[in-house]
Amino acid sequence: MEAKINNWEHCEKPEIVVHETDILLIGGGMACCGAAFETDRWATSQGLRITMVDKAATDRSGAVAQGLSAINTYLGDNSPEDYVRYVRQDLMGITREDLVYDLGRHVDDSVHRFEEWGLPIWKTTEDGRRLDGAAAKRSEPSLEDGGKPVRSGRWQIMINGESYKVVVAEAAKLALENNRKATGVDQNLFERVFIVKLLKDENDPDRIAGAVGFSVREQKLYVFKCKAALLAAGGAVNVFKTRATGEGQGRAWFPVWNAGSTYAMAAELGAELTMMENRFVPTRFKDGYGPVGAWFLLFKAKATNALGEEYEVTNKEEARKLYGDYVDNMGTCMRNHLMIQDMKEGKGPIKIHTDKAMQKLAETMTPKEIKHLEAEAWEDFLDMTVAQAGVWAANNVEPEKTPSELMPSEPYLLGSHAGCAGIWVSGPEDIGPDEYHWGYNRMTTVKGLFTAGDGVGASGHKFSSGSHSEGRIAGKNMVSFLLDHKDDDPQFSEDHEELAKEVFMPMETWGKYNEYTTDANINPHYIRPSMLQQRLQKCMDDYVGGVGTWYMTSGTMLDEGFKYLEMIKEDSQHMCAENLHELLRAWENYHRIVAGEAHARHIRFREETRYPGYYYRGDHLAIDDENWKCFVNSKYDKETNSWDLFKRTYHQLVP
Ligand code: SFD
Ligand code: AMP
Repeated sequence: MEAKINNWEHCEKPEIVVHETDILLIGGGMACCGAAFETDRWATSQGLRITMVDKAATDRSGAVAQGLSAINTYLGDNSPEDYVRYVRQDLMGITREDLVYDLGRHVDDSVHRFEEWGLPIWKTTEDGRRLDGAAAKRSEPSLEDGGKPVRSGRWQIMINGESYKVVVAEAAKLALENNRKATGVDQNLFERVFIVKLLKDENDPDRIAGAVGFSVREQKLYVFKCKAALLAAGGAVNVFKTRATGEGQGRAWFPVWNAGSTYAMAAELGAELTMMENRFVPTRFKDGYGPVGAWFLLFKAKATNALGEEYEVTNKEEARKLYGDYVDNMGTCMRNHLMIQDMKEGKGPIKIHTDKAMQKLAETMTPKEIKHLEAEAWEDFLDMTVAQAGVWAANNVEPEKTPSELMPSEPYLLGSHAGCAGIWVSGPEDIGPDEYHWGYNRMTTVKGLFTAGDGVGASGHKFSSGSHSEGRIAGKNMVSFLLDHKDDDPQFSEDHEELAKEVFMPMETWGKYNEYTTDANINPHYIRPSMLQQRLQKCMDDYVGGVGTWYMTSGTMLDEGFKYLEMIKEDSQHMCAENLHELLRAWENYHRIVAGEAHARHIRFREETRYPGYYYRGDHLAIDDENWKCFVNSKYDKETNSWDLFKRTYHQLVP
């Protein structure tokens, strides 16, 4: 097909808004909110300007949009060394221990701030009773003052978290406003602005100079000039075909609005990625994608196959043949693996016995306490996954009477939960070998470009609190970077008019061709973003180990898949957009393609099955520590459209 050209003949030319800042925060989730809070403390007094750009409304944006029921990382009495051991074990032995340790020593302060800002945290009284956050506020000291949380697991604490994100966003917005007033700028929070790509310094291609995006509500192009940027736009969802179809389409566990922007924009700028082969396949309550943590850990529910067998016990020795001692660690992927074995053998449905667990807990409770327990069961989902409560209600499920089916979901790419895909960053200066530290903490291999949360690879299990904390670490280090580089004046060479043409191309395409056919969906001149998304999802599912193949792929399947991925990439130039919302869909897809390709290329390179239960290389089914106990990293060259993959050494730092 001929190349598409935008001459503004069929699309209204957008207003071009140019905004100059020192620190640019891309995203408005846990990590960027942490960064906004922290940078204000160090940057404002130095006269440095901070700007945050979120594709959505920050009060309810990102993974915590609906709220959460637990904070999954709170160390309390545990040491950072313990935390490293836990993360290492869950991520099958390979993790950047410097980054994990660093997070472990800082994360609790973020949780203390959340409580100070108003987040209700469950507490345990002196005599061992459990209090809701609101009741606890009246009688118990704060965590910082020695209050005892309600631990669901060793690392997790329970919260009443429906408004978690609103609380965290408020603190971030107050910090931004403080900075805005002090520096005298008109605006420094841009909501509903989607960043499409990053811009490099014309004199130093390894340095960030800005970013470009558009408003999803008004015909406006935004060009941001900056001296340092934090790219923390979450993980990647909807890259793979979802289990949810038809009336359930759009439901996923992780936030559908995070589309791999972090990985794609970093890769396109030339930042080194790490462990992009990793993915997260969460076991979830079937169809509503309700998380299982509170059920397994707090309510102590057990899951079995249809024969009443516990797959974690019955399938363990068979798994040992391929995965050796790794089965004893029982990390998240291994638990999946043992469950999937039963499912493949037709021993499903796998059910979690919420009924038995609640009945057991109720044995020693008063009727009032039992009612409260039932409310907690519903609240777990009403706080963070409302659709699951809907699925329960629609299917007449009363959790205290009826067990629920479990299902492993479609794969997500992320670096903050039980996964470690992401960008290769410099670690703290006091821990770790020189090869893990080349600059400022959490700076990528591109000068001035930092990341946090889902963006930082090779260090998972940060969750909401850790992502906030990591944003703070990155934020503080961005300020150091700026103070050390006061004379830098990065400039990008891209012309604003040309950027506008590129970003709004899909709208011009729509305007030019949509009347060519009677059904605007079927048109030889363009592809609608929803169709391209389905094509990508099918390709990833068929060839890169999605739900359709029980997560199985191989070298030959991947090689076949790359041919289709290449064509999808080509065709992405022909996406159309009827309106700004569809323009958003088009660029989200573009980011998904780049992130998905990175994932596939990394899986192709790592010739072993490091994460059984997340994905399998059929041609290399075992774990191969001798050759692959290392990081797999990559660099993408956009000019030549080529990927360079290589190994980096894993150093164990904590015994
Ligand atoms: O139950 C652009 N998470 C849980 N964490 C916990 O601590 N406890 C839990 O209970 C957790 N569980 C859970 C969790 C997530 C979800 C969805 C559910 C349940 C249902 C994980 C955490 O939420 C997660 O680790 C952090 O939020 C990650 O933080 P961060 O900052 O890396 O990502 P984000 O918060 O999603 O924010 C991303 C932001 O980027 C914006 N954005 N902005 C501009 N331009 C673009 N191109 C952009 N693309 C994205 C987004 O709008 C957003 O603001 S449980 O399962 O275990
Ligand atoms: P989830 O709700 O599955 O996202 O998990 C929340 C937290 O509970 C994470 O820290 C998980 O690692 C942990 N978790 C979930 N299920 C189990 C389980 N069966 N055993 C141990 N930990 C679990």
